[in-house]
Amino acid sequence: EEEQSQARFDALINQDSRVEPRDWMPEPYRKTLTRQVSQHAHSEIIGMQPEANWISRAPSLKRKSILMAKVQDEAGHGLYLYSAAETLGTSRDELNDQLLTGRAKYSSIFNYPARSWADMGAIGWLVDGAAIANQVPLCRASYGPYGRAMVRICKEESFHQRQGFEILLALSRGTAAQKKMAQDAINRFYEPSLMMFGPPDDQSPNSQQSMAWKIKRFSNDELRQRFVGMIAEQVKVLGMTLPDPELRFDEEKKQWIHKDLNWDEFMEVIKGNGPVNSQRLERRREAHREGAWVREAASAYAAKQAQSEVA
Ligand code: FAQ
Repeated sequence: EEEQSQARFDALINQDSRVEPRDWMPEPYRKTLTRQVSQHAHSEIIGMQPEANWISRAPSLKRKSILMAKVQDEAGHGLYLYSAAETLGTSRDELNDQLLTGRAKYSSIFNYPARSWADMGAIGWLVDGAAIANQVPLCRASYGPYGRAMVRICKEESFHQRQGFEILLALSRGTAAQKKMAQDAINRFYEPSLMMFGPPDDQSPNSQQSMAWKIKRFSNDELRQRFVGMIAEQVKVLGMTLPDPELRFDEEKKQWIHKDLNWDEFMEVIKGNGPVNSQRLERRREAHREGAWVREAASAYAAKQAQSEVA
């Protein structure tokens, strides 16, 4: 029985077909997907914070409503992804508990502070840009619910990236102080956004298996160098620079070469010791506590509805 199931699963993967929630799947496949999809969901939810902090300080009503819409999209992405993770058999409560108790990871990038209005531009352009480069191939992930969730999420991320670039473009055409603020934001977010793709391939314990299962379609380094090539061109439109004098296209290898990234810093950040890790988690716990009455009211209402159906 088990052998037949494994054979059916292998065939699905080989044919580039999709694994659905009710299909048999090997436990390590379920485990790695639950890990990746829930980390992704946590990232969307924690990722709301740096931008939400700027809603009240957006420089115009129009900028404020755009930023609010973006942060709401992120909440939506988080909820989709928790639902996709739940189809693998772990409850939303359990996943949430893993986040609040610090047992679960979320993207390193959200442990850096957003210091200026220009950071809203840099986050949109670089952070959402990196997210898209990483997530477009995930639309073809072998697990159906994850791949399908990615399709809509990528569409919304494209809008997010455009709005970030447009913030920087406006600043790049502004006063000397505005240009300086934009360049400073780019300088601070460049390296952390390249680290979003994960550790170098030779230090990435999960990549090989995840690629064999067709969850990941490209390696961390492949996606990173593809992304850096994109932003190397786009930064010229802004009339700004990337803080990477070593950045160049290698004609022989046909790939972009960037400077060495600070992987010690990355390891510290993902261990929980980044510049604002504790602030982000504390804020999330507080929001969860403050939302208790909503959960209580929703379950009281559901119980009442169930009663009246019986009656
Ligand atoms: N941060 O063996 P690998 C967004 C961990 S976009 C923290 O290479 P894998 C949109 C990794 O989990 C951000 N941890 O792992 C937005 C593993 O630890 P574990 C979210 C990281 O899974 C924009 C260990 O290091 N996007 O939210 C990071 O094969 C603006 C070894 O690494 C996704 O999550 C990192 N950067 O590859 C929202 C995309 N990198 O679990 C708001 C989906 C690695 O064994 C505002 N995820 N680690 O203890 C993926 O594509 C993959 O999981 C990778 C990592 C590529 C992130």
